[in-house]
Amino acid sequence: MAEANPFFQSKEVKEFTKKIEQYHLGPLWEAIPDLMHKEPTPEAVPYLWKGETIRKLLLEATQIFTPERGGERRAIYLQNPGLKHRQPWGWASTTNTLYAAVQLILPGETAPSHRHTQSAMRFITNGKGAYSIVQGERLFMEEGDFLITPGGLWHGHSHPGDGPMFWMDCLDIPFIYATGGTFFEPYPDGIEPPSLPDDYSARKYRGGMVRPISDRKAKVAPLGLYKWKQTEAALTGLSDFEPDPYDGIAVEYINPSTGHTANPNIAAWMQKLPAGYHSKAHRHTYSAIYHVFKGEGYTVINGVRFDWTKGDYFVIPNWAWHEHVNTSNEEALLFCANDLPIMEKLGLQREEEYPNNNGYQQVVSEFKPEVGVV
Ligand code: GTQ
Repeated sequence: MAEANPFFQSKEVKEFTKKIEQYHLGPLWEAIPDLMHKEPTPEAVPYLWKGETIRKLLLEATQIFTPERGGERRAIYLQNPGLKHRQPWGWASTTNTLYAAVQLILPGETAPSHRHTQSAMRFITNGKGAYSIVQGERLFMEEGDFLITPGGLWHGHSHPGDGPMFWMDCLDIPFIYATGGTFFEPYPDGIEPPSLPDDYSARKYRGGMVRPISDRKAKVAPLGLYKWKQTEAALTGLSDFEPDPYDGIAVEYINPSTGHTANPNIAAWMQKLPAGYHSKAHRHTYSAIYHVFKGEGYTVINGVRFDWTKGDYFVIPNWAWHEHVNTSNEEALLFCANDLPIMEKLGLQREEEYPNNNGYQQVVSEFKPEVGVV
């Protein structure tokens, strides 16, 4: 962009730029075309990771990583290929603001407690019997459950049950890094001991639409664990309502005391795409990371077709045109984590319907990962 203008190529301008660089100064006229473009041009690119590849690599990682040896967690993150060159901001970034990973814990393992300024959410994709302990409350997890650990709360994980357990993590690591607000602290002594009854918050909110009156003024989300049965019931209740034109039948995880998103910087929802559903295309300034919880189909992102089946992950960067299609005779379920709350709070949220071709994109190519399934 800047190069295209002959003004920047002139000897006089180049020499002046060099001269002021010695003083750690820069000319705005060179920076502005790249930094302040007409509309978002994220360096993050659309991408899809096969669930089977991640699963196999995580199982392989059990041979080299144990919580005793490596501390912390056995998680493999989704690195956006377009952000990789930015070190360290962009490192471990799935979108400009969000990090996502898949974590595996084996029976008998314990990931020690820690706390940090980043907020986290987990979506349980396989297995059951492990728990996360969040601020003294053990939350026992099973497939389809959604959990939050808002910034600043102690959290650790342990697996007293049977069989491997996999889940998706999503944190606002790149966003918090960019703000300079990163704090991290290990728990002084392994995993935090329980100080509340097990599954306390999930049981407190079993009623769904009624809340304990003591939670009227709760500051952080009073609910740590959102059980799959309740999410499923909510989706079933909406079955004969008109689906959203872009996202199917979708329900959002909320803070039951405030009605806001469950996590302050990360929104999350579950989308049911009825059999044969084909959404219209749109784009928005928020970025989204998807996990295919059930079914098969494809998503067209900026004209490229990304085929998905159960277990896969894909990313829709900011301002990318996209539409979802369920190609099967059964419903598909897509879990979505996104940075809508960040964009809304900063006054940056915008959305547009695809203007051409009745709202559907032309498919120009199909996505293929550079390396096949392991
Ligand atoms: O399980 O607490 O993927 O702190 C990244 C940071 C998981 C966790 C991640 C974390 C965790």
